[in-house]
Amino acid sequence: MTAPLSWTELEALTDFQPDPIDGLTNAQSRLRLFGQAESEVRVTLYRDYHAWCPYCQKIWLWLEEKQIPYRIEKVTMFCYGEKESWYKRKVPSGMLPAIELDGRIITESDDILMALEQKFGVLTLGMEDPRVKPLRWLERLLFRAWCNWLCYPSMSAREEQRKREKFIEVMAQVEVALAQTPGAYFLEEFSTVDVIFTPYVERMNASLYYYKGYSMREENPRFKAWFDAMETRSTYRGTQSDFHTHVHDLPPQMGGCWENGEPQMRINKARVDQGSWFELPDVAYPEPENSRQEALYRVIKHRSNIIRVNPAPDELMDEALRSALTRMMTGRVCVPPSGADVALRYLRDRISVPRDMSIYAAKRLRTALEETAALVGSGQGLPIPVKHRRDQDPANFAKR
Ligand SMILES: N[C@@H](CCC(=O)N[C@@H](CS)C(=O)NCC(=O)O)C(=O)O
Repeated sequence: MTAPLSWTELEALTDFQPDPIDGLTNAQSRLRLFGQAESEVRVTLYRDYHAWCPYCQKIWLWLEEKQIPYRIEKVTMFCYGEKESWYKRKVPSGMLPAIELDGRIITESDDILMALEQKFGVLTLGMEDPRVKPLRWLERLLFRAWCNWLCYPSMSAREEQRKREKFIEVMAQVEVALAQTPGAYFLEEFSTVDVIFTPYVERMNASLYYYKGYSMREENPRFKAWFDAMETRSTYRGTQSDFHTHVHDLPPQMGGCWENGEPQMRINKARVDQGSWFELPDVAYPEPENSRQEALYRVIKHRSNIIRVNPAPDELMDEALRSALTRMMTGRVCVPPSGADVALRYLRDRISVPRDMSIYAAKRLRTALEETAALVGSGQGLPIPVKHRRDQDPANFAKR
């Protein structure tokens, strides 16, 4: 048993220091130059604060792959806060994503990609290429089969089964499409098609595992190989989310996600919510050596907000948090004050990937929070809302 380290002692345990401008893809960046001069910037990407918007991820990944210098302006989504009036003046509908390209505002992710292609060239093949268009259509077909299954209640077991079979049927078409080329990607090399599929298949993988007990990545070998190949790219890793984040960001965005109540679904749900997070098929690349250092760096940076927004008294949360971080960094058991179970689990449930940190850093932090909470009780934090996520309003986190 050990006493919690002080913030100064904890600070000495991390030298994690990312380069948000020229370094690897990073959700916290506000400017990306890829080694070029700031005067080269012609694009501003407007995306949501929490990196929950799938269409924003599409544009973000494309810009990172092409290494186009750009600025990032973050905007609040309706589901978690008040839309900024400056953004509504630019884009009256408030919809995301948008870009400003040489002073011109463009919305609709497909139109944005086409405008970017015109200005900076295609990513292997263009959006209107005859090989790309049917694959774009297939992505929408898969999207619709997923929505029908996940986002509408079934009136009978038969209806639920029919929706499942429809999704699996379209997924089989995706497997056939992936088998058309020798490599793991949709075309002979990585392309705009892979970018277009990425946001929603990531969300399907998470939500079907949790709400339907169906493990998309494990049950479809070509898709598994595709996902593994995506994870070799630092661009994708920088935008990659995890199961916990998606299953709780989707309900307010989609208007609800419906559980099927099957035994495997219940097992999966418990694993996503309570761990072990290392057993989830949401990531397959090996854990980086510095994942704990990253988690520590990110918590230290935002500790005053983390402590302030927690429903527990500040002093209690401060000590509880240091206890969990001490455990994460030293491996030593550090008993937190009583009441810390509820406080630490509140935070455990609100770490968002990649907004706050990357996927393995989040797994390390969640594990330390849970193990430390379990030392003093089984109390849970306030439930995560499903109709909105105002608990995550960026206004309460001194906008970053
Ligand atoms: N067809 C549009 C769809 C964009 C869209 O649905 N954006 C959502 C977020 S994923 C949005 O901006 N919703 C308003 C909000 O949540 O604030 C596109 O491809 O860009």
